Amino acid sequence: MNQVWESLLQTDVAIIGGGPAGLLLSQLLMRAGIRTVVLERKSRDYVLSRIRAGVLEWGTVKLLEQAGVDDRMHREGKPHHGCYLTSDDQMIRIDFVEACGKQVMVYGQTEVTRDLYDAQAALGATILHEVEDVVLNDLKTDAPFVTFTHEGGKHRLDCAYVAGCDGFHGISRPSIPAEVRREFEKVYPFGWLGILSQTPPVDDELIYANHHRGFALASMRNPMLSRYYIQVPLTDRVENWSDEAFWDELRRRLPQEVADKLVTGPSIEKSIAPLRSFVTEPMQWGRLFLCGDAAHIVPPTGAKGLNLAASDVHYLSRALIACYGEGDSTLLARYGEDALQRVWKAMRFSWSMTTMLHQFPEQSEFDRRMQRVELGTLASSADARKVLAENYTGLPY
Ligand code: RFL
Ligand code: PHB
Repeated sequence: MNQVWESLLQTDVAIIGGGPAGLLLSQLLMRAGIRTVVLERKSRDYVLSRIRAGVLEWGTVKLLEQAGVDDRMHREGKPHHGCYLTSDDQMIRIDFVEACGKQVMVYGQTEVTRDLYDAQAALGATILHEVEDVVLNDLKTDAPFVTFTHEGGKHRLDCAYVAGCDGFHGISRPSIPAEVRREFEKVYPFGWLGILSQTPPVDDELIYANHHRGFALASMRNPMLSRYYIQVPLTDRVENWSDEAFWDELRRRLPQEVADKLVTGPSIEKSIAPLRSFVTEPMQWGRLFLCGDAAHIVPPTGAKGLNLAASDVHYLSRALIACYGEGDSTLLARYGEDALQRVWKAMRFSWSMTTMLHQFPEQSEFDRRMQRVELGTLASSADARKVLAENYTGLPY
């Protein structure tokens, strides 16, 4: 029996997922005259309530400029020229500008996403929210289509390409047959408990703290909004962490001179995130191209997740624009290879920052010494700081 569709839609690129990867891709493609439809499982308010990344590499800043979504970022975001790593009470400053001539931008993912929604609305983009039962069909043909449920009806979207931007738990990655996929994974035996509070940040720069009680991070969103994290066992429950207990533990893990300056207040968001490293290969299969967390996950210690999503979008938008503009599909054919080269380097950096800064349950005194020597090398060697700064501020595309 033939399926009766509520609607038959048509586009050039069907984009699954309206997070930062999907929205940025849609924005860059639409500005180049390529049609898109974005299908998002959640409501817009839900997507905008997720508190995630805070640090943008300069390459991400440039890409947002290229997409025409940089006005508010340049007004309200704050360029950072360095950060601190600490080892108990010792503070090591990494001066990005001195080490490698680059900087990062502190501007929250929530704000990037909001700016992208506004810019997409101005272009008249088609973004369907609260879609369910998304299925990708005929990906190995040159006429793939996507089926989904929206507002109670079944719909069909015909397209030339599908961009899988639906995050780690999406349906795009599993649409590549299991026998084709290779997955590489490392799960860390701890999580990050994070809080957001309307208090002035404890310092002008980010502080990544290695402490014998566990890792801590002091970050921020703006002069009156702070973001702090502490390493916790995976068995901990967020409801068992009172604000007071969080502040007490954070204070213990920061160097004394920093802890003394900490201003505390009620949390306005509190959550625990697990840490993992994950890569899937290939990142393309037939007409499907994976982007962002759909293809890879990094532990947040290197501030790379959102930035990797942006670099994937750079490679994919460039390839699709060459395909539609000049009829040249060379870049599209090697999208996955180009993206993965950079993905693996960011994997290594995120893993090494995580290993250097956290306490592991089975860690021996030997392992602790290794961490201390590594941090000591950063304190004494300009070359070591250069390598860290180059990776943190973002390797070239
Ligand atoms: P997202 O943001 O997960 O968006 C995917 C979207 O797809 C939708 N979706 C579906 N839509 C339709 N059909 C389906 N079947 C669907 N399944 C899912 C989802 O609802 C969602 O809206 O992935 P994207 O776009 O690839 O973006 C990736 C980033 O969100 C992520 O890498 C970063 O947030 C990671 N991250 C950080 N990255 C940085 O670059 N710098 C940081 O400082 C940083 N800090 C962090 C982080 C992530 C964290 N958590 C909570 C995981 C700090 C934390 C605590
Ligand atoms: C954040 O502000 O949420 C943040 C900053 C740096 C990281 C991870 C998270 O490495």
